Order: sequence, then C-alpha cells, then structure tokens
Amino acid sequence: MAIDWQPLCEIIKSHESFVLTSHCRADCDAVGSELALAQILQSLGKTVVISNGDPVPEHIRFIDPENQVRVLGQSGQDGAVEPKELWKIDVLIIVDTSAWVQLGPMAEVVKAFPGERVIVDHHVSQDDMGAIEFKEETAEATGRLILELGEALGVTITPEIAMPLFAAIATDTGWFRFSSVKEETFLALARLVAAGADPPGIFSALYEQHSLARLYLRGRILDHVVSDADGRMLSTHVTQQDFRETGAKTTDTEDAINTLHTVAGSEVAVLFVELEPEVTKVSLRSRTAFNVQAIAAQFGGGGHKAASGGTFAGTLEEAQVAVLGAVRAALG
Ligand SMILES: [Mn+2]
Repeated sequence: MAIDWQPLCEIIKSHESFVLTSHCRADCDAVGSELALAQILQSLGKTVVISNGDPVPEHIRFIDPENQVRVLGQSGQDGAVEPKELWKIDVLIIVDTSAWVQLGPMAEVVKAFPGERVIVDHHVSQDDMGAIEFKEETAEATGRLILELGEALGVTITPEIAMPLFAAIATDTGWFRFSSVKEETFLALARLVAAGADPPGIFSALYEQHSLARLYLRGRILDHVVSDADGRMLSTHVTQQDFRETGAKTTDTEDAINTLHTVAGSEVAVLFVELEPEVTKVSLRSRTAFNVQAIAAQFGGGGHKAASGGTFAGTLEEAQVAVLGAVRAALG
C-alpha cells in the first residue's frame, strides 16, 4: 500500500524545528534518508538537527561531506549533540528503523522526547514507539519513501537531495538486484538521476575506494576456499597471520562471503575469522531455503534464515569442525 503523505505534510507545515535520527551502525539508507530529509525540511525554512547514537561508519562517510550527522554525547565533545538541546525541538522523526534496540543511546532521548514523534520506515513493525507511523513494509528502501515525501511537499529535488537518496536505494537493493525491486524503484531512480544523482560517482565512492591490503586479504580468502557436500557448501577462513601479513583489518572481510555464492550449485557459504586464539567469528549465508539461522543458533549466534552469524568460543579449527559438521548434517 502506498503511503498517504498528507498527515505528515501537515505535521511538517505546522511545526518549525525537527530532530532526525536513525539506527546505530548506520547504512546508506539510514544516513541518506536523514540527510535528504534534512535538506527537504531546510528548503521549507525549517530548523533541523540530525542526531544519531553513533558516528557515521567510515566506509560511507562520503555521503555526508559536510558532517551534518551529529552524535549524541556530552557538552564539550566536538560536534556532539547534548540531550537538553533536543528537548526544545517540536518534532522527532525516526527513519529506517522501528526498534528501540537499534537506536542505541538515542533510545532514551526518543522515550523522553516531549514533542511529536514520527516514524518513516520499511521494516516490519517491532516496537510501539508512541509515534505516528508512515510505513511501507514492502518498500525496497526508506530512501524512496523520503523522495515521495519530498515530492508530496512540493520541494524541488536538488542534486544534494538526489545523491544520498540514490545511494540509499542502490545499497538497500544490492544495486537493484534484490526481489524487493519493483517498477517504482526504477521510476524513483530515474527521477533522482534527472535531479542530478551521479550513479558512477556513487558506485565508485561505495565500492572502489578500498585499500590494497583489503585486496590482498581477499586473495587469501579466495585461496582458502574449500568445497564440501558435493559443492553445496563452500567455506573459507582468515587467520591472524593473514591479517598481519596483508596489513588488512577485521572490517576488510566485509562482503567477502558473498563471493562464494558466485559458484554454480553453492547453497551455503561459511566464513571463519580468527579474531583471537580462542575467539572465532562465523558468518553464514544461504541462497536457498536452507536455514542458516538454525545453524548459528547452535553456537549462540543469530540473524535471519539467509544471513546469520556470531562469535564461536573456540579456536578456528574447533569452530570449523563444529559449524561445518552442523551444516553437513543439516544438508543431509
Ligand atoms: Mn533500509
């Protein structure tokens, strides 16, 4: 169901100041939606503060070149927002989440916020946040909802609004390939490109600015791939020695697991990362009905049917024996 934006347009027109927030460990949909909404509101003459529970992650900093996203903190910290600064604001808008736990330190501020609360989101409802909800659970990204809101308000979509919204939709759809992608997705993207979004520039900023160390680590990860269960399970690992010798960081393993699913016939992919001699991070991905969440639950991990993981208390070898054994047994 498409959202009726008129009630939110009324709220926006009848108030002057707004605080925007989103989930911790923000992605492009969270920050992109905040930044675009901030510019939409500012173009209507409103005062806007963006306040998150933690800083914008390093790899998506490009999206906020003017450091508009501030972090909740104490007075005296550089760029920090003090909670008392937020009490005077008329309306609080939460984007791209509806769960208390995802707000981090902002949860307390939201709970105590005296003004109007609004949610614009595409996640299945989790918590009652005492807010007026503008939600489309089948939407591919909150970014598209923000574009529609901007259009409903009659705001001109500038390149500064279009760029973060294009990045939001592109990343939440795995660059337009997930099943959530619909005709409306491309129609929205076309309007964003017409308004000045630069897809090649956004792609390069997202995926082509890594370190050489990360590329070397990717080489190790691919070199360690083992095929199991007639090719239905592919697994690989990274050791502390790999990190030392390549100079890569733990975060440089991100996305590597998805490379295993480029092989025909693979159903389950498993990545083991040796964090410490007795601590092993395990990531699992399924591209069939096979439920990796049930595997992760066996060692205290969590996630979804298609993407799960957790921290295994044991050596790399112990984690491999336990987790690969469990997947093998479940594959039958
Ligand atoms: Mn999202």
